[in-house]
Amino acid sequence: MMISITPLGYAAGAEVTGVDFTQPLDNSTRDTLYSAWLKHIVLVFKGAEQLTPEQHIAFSRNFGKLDGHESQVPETLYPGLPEILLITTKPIQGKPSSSRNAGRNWHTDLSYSTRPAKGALLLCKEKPEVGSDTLFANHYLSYETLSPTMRAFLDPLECVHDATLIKGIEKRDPAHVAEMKRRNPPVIHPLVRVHPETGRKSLLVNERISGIVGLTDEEGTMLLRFLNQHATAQEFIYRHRWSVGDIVLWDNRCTSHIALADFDTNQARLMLRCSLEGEVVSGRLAERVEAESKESLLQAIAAAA
Ligand SMILES: O=C(O)CCC(=O)C(=O)O
Ligand SMILES: [Fe+2]
Repeated sequence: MMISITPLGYAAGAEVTGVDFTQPLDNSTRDTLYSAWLKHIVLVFKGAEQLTPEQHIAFSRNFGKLDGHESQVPETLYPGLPEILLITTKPIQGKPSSSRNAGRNWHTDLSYSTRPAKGALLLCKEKPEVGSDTLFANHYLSYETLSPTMRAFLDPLECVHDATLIKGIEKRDPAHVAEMKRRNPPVIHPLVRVHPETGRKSLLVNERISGIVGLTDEEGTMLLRFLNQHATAQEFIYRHRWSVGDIVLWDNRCTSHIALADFDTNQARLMLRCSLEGEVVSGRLAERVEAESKESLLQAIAAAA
């Protein structure tokens, strides 16, 4: 069967048909899909409801090295297959799932670590009757549409990313949250990053950033508010309305995303995710600087740089 790739949105998104998930991809098909991914940023594959977890893993490996999910709570991993993460409203081992409210603010996967993810392949197994769409923002476009003066100002800046700003983290199991904080102290990343494969610049901004290095708290807060608002403007968004059997593959190196909570959380939503490991360590720990307040932390990091 012939592969076809149909754009779904101007900012991002294309639907791919004609892929046989049960067989390894030949090189030319793999190259076609990989190039389409870099171009369209988000690829949607339909009709994968019969995919076995092993096939999901094998298919995902076409796009990069898989993350073993060491940073995640073990209960949220597929039994016996740590390459698959369960994002679900369904209880796990009789307890509320700690991934039931994952992705509720705009974020870039693992930007609170020194090695943000390359991307992910999310497969919808069960979904609520209505709602629970996932939105993706194209951050090449948000960078490229800024004025040259603003871009020149932003280019050398760095931000502090903080896992404690994950929305709803306080509703998760306290032991898990403590462990998450211990493993993920604040990290610093460039505000403008260069995509390792396309060479294009994009904004690394999202709602899990506590401040901009060298700016006062007030300056950083104002600028981040503007940048987040700009980066998530409707023109830059692809909105995915899920059907069971969809696989959505996104490039985490030039995007952010959000999983909307507009659904009945008593209904089952079950997503299986393979995550692509980031190719490079692009961040550094911010913890080497001692400071009482956030503002003095930001100033001290700038002074130490
Ligand atoms: O559940 C979703 O739709 C996406 C959740 C999320 O942020 C992720 O899988 O990285
Ligand atoms: Fe995410």
